[in-house]
Amino acid sequence: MWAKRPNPDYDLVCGVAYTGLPIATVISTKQELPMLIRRKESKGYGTKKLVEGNYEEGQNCLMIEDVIVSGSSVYETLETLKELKLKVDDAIVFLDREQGGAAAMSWGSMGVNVISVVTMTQMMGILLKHGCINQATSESVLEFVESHNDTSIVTKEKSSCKNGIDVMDRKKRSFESRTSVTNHPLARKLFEIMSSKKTNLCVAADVTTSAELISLAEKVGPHICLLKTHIDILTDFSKETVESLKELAATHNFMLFEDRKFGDIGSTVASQYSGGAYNIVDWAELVTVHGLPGDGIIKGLMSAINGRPRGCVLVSEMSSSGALTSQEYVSGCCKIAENHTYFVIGFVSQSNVSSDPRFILLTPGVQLDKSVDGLGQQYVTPRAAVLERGADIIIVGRGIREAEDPEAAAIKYKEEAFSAYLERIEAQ
Ligand code: 5BU
Repeated sequence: MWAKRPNPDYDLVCGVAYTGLPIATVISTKQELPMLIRRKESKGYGTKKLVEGNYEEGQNCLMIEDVIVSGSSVYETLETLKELKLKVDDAIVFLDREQGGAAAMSWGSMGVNVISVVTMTQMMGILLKHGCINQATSESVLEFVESHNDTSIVTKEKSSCKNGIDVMDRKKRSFESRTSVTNHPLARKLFEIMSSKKTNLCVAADVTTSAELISLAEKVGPHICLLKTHIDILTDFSKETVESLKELAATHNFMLFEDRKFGDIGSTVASQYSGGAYNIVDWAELVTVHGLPGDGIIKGLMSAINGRPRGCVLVSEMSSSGALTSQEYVSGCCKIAENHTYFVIGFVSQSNVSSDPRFILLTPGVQLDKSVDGLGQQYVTPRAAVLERGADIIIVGRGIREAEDPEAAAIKYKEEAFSAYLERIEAQ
């Protein structure tokens, strides 16, 4: 494990409780490196410290763990070490069970490089070669790993520790409190934006020129958490368009959300996502995805992100009349989301499809003065979307874009939707 370290020097090692501890101890003594021990629980007596050992702020600490599954233990250790202002870039694990933990740890604010000595696939190959297991066992193990690609353990553990409140009910919880139950960096970022800017408004910027797009983003930017695009309807798309959008997103603190509605097999969506005319993966932090093809679509998209922090929202229900999204379809989407929490951050929905506080529900088909558009679109008010349909975020297009003063309209929608959200969490 020590030979696998990516950097020659570390100031400290920290074993992840519990099986990582003896391994870290051996490394610590053999390499003469100071070691930290992070307790699982702070002890109720004595110094009450969560971490034992001597360290100084800014020291470079290597985490040691035996097996990574969801990444929850590594994640908890990382959080503690970061609170102590230690620098933690790498974790060495003996076995990567390839169930999403290593990928989840590598993103965004976590940014930890997880290096394994063997992966589960390699391990099966070794055991098979030496006649320790047969082909059927190897296949069933790998099938199990593949179908249990789940990083939700982090959040299950975290959310079960609040006493008295039904912590699992999404609708009852504030965006702020939900930040700590998701381990997806972009879901956290979105919750943080919504809490700090006091907005749960996403504007659908369905315009056909770059100038209109930028002008709309400038006007509504201060009032939104997400700007939703259909980039392929622009007649003059260019790299400069996305550069300007990215700048505006940074200035006004909103995220770019391409409503691409990917819906093909994994290998096709990988090419549609990365490359092509729009190179969506490069600039859109979030995209919409249909659950229809099954979870290969998630794997395909994931194969194209190349270490960037990216996420998706699954289209579980549509706002148009006669939509074919049955209850069974919705349940299927929820299953995909639960199994891929390192990529799926929520749903586009028209009802309370999930009470899991990690998932963010976005509802389109919102307008104040209209109920239909003549082409199948159906509208509800911001209040109804939030209070009756369980939306966390409302998506508004024409209601804002076609208003005489789009900025004033954005403020109005924002205020209605956010006060409905406050009402919803306060009513609990
Ligand atoms: P409108 O102008 O507020 O009707 O625009 C709604 C936007 O949301 C538009 O970009 C649609 O493509 C998008 N949308 C939708 O209306 N309904 C859905 O179910 C989904 C997306 Br998914």
